[in-house]
Amino acid sequence: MRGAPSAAALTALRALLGAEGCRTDSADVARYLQDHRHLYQGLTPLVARPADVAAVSAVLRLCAEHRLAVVPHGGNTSYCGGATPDESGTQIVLSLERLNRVRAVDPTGGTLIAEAGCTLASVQSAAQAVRRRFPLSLGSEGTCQIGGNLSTNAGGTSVLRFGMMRDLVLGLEVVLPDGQVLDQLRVLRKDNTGYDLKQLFLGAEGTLGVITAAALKIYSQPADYATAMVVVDDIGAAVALLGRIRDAFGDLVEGFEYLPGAAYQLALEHVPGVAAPFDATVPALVLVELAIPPALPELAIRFEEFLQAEVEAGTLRDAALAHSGRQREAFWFLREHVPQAQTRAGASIKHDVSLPIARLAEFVARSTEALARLAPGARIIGYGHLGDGNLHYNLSPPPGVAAGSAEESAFLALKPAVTRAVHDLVAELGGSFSAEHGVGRLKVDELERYEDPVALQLMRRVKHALDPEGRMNPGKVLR
Ligand code: 2HG
Ligand code: ZN
Repeated sequence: MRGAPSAAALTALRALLGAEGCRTDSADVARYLQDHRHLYQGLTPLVARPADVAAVSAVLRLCAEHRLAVVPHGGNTSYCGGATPDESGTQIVLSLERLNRVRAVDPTGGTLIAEAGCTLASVQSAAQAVRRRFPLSLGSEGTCQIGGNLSTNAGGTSVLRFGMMRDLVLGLEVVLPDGQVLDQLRVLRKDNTGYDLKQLFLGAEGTLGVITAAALKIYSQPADYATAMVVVDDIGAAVALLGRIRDAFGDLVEGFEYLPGAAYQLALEHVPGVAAPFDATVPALVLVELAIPPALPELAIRFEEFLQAEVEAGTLRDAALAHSGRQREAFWFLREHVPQAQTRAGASIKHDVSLPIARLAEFVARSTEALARLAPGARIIGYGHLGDGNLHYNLSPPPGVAAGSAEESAFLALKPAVTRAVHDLVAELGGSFSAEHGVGRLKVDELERYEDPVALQLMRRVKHALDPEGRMNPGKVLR
């Protein structure tokens, strides 16, 4: 049985970690106790802040000895409460923030070894410093940490070209629940030596062990980008455009982000300084980006010609090409600030779904109809990474509903029914209720409901084999 840590256990942890290595005062621990979306408010007797892998191992050994539950914690940007301790006040928070070194970079081999507490932005900078790039790209990249990106198998805006975090990993260093260090920190592109154990920890949200470092793939830098914002009729037209762009430009398409008119309007209304390339009444937009390789500078011209031909043929309503780095940034600023705009517009009901791309239009049509019945007047802000089949299918209350009002509460009370309708349809169409944000604490019930029972049983067996006492991030992913 797990229980509240004894005074002896806490004293031992303090002695092990020293003053810099732990936090216990309520003012100091507060920032580790509330998740990014303010869904959960936890408690902890101690935040451990080890500075290297040996210290992480010693902490986990000590926690094993005293049978303490451990909640790994990175940049605290989870959308599902994955890094927040529960309300019992018994769980130790293990922050990786002091493991923030880039241990090695090899531009020729195309590899970089980073510790878990490095921010994503610092890993991108380390790659840039040797004229390479680490392609994972997220709105929260200045804050989120590599350990969290690995543990949640993060996605973002360049997945259609480079894959999710899992696809960018060559090796891992992991501390197991009993404190043993699993050293799989290899930089090999070929390594067929039995089971690929690192895959177990990628996307496991800290429920099987603690990732302390990773060997990552880095890529050559493009000479430039060709970036455009285009106006389309609807999501079906956007999907058709993706097909034509791929026919013309192949894998050089790196970004393909869809914004329905309602998302564009929210950004214009709530984010100061947001660019307005088109009238606020456009039905839908796509942000398209191609990477221009150094040897193909004329590609930018080809892209412009392609867009012109599309507009002339009437397959696109309009197109605006970024003519400078600043304009490109302005387009991305608009896209990246949609979540903030929606938060500023008040309460929302969020979903992070993925579908086979061929079924996206059907999903939007059928869910729009169902939601008009379930939540009349609510605004569907279904935007995101269309190139990956991933929509953030979020609802905002009808326009004019004030924060804290009875109407807002009535809207939020619809969440269970709305989410059931959305996730049921996603399941029917062969999609996923958790595309890139993970399961955390928020979607444990959904995993039980929608996952194949054989897969669920295997997950439980893996969990039991690695963490038989259920001490690693309890209550996350699996019950
Ligand atoms: C994005 O793509 C993020 O902007 C956030 O994944 C999505 O707020 C959301 O629902
Ligand atoms: Zn996203």
